This record gives sequence, C-alpha cells and structure tokens, in this order.
Amino acid sequence: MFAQSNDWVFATQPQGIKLWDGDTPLTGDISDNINVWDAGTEADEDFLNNFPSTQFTAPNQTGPNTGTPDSNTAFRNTGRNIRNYLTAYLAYDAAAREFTLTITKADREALHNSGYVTPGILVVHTQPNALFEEGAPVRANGLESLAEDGWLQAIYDWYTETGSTGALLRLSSSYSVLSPGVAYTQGEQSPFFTRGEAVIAGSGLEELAEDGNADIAHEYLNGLDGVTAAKSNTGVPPGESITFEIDVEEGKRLNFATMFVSTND
Ligand SMILES: [Ca+2]
Ligand SMILES: [Ca+2]
Ligand SMILES: [Ca+2]
Repeated sequence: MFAQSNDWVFATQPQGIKLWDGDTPLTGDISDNINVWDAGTEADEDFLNNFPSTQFTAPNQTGPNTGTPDSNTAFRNTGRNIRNYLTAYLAYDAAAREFTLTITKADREALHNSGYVTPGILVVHTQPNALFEEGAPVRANGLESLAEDGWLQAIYDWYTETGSTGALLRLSSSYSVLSPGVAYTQGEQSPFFTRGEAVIAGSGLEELAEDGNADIAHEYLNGLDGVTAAKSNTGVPPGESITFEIDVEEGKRLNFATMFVSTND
C-alpha cells in the first residue's frame, strides 16, 4: 500500500513477473514491471495535494475500512510513474538458488505527501490473475484491507490457508483439481507406460490424461497378468484426498496415475 492514500497499492501486472527466461534468471532493476494501482474500494480524497484535509486515508481515518466507496470499483492502473514512489531490484544467488527482491522507497521529502510503503505480500504463482484482475473489483482475498489500511494479515491468511490434509488451497499447482485416478500393483516395469515411448493404444492412459476418465485404464490394467488395479470414482479438490484400497502380492510395486485437470494431457 501507498500510505498515505485511500486505496492505492504497488503491484506488478496481474500476471506477475516472469522470473526465468529459459535458464536465465531475471535480475536488475524491475521497477518498470510495477504500477501504482487504485484498488477501487474507496473514493480518493486529495491526499497528494492536501493530505491534512483528508478524513479517510490511512492514518487519518478513525479506523480500518473507513471511507466512501469508490464510484469506480475496477482495480485500475493510476498511470503514475512508479519511480516517484519506489524502485525495485531483483538479485539472484545461483549457489543458494535464491531470488532477493529489494524495494526502496523514493525520496519524496520535497513533496507534499512524502508517504511510505507499507508491509506487503509476495506470492509465487502460475496463474494469470493471482492477486487481482485488472478492470475487475477486488476479490474477497484480503487485498482490500492491504490497499486501504496497510493491513497484511487478511491477505496473508487467505493465501496460506490449507485444506483438511494440510495442502495449500491457493496458488500454483495446488489450485487444480486432480481427476479420478487409478492405483495399481506391478513388477519392475510399469505395464501402463514407458518413459520416452508413446502411450500404449487401448491402455486408457490417453483418456485418463486428457479427460480424467480412469475407467478404461482400470479395466485394461486388471486384464493384465500379474497386475491388480483399483480406481477412485471421484476427483480430488484442492486440499482434499482420495483413498485407494488394493491387495498387493509380496514383492510387487505400487503405482498410480491421476489427471492434473487444468491441463491438456
Ligand atoms: Ca480509490
Ligand atoms: Ca479508508
Ligand atoms: Ca473499504
């Protein structure tokens, strides 16, 4: 959040910053990837020119989430020059395999509203709009209280919420449903697929991989000598689990397959 404002936040484009170009990490000044956004949750007062007259900016307001609703609820780019507010620098330590993001507040001492940069949240994701969608109202993910009050806990709790089995509910691959799956016992070699080779015709792997249909694979595997298969009839929503029961001969190996649903195959 840009304090002192009503609901301005500093953030990248909704799709985030691409950290890798092939094997090359992104490093250096990344300020141009960051915008000054209006969250669209609270009407702007004239905080840049007459801060003392504002009633609902943090910290002039009497409490959090206090102010007139924004007549434009779209999360939108103010078009302001980010370098008048902050600069951002990304470094990469190849030995430790760690990125470090350093945000430095601009020198605004000569300006009426010198402002400050509140605590913030950083997420790693594969989604196009992980934190917000440009042009749409903010979602109920805690971003409003970060934008209006510089309060971090709600958005942090939302992104780190876990399901009943401890898996993260948000972001990255944990967001995708897993299809009904098939579990099976085998000898040394998988009867279902061989790495580097085409899918076996009639094995049901194509239907499983593309459509989340485990029935054909289940029937195919149970028809093979020395293989026992079990299937689930339901998929797995984020944070939940499925259980297979399968009888295993001594010395056999266990294998399973399920579709990562938000993919082609
Ligand atoms: Ca606003
Ligand atoms: Ca306010
Ligand atoms: Ca509000």
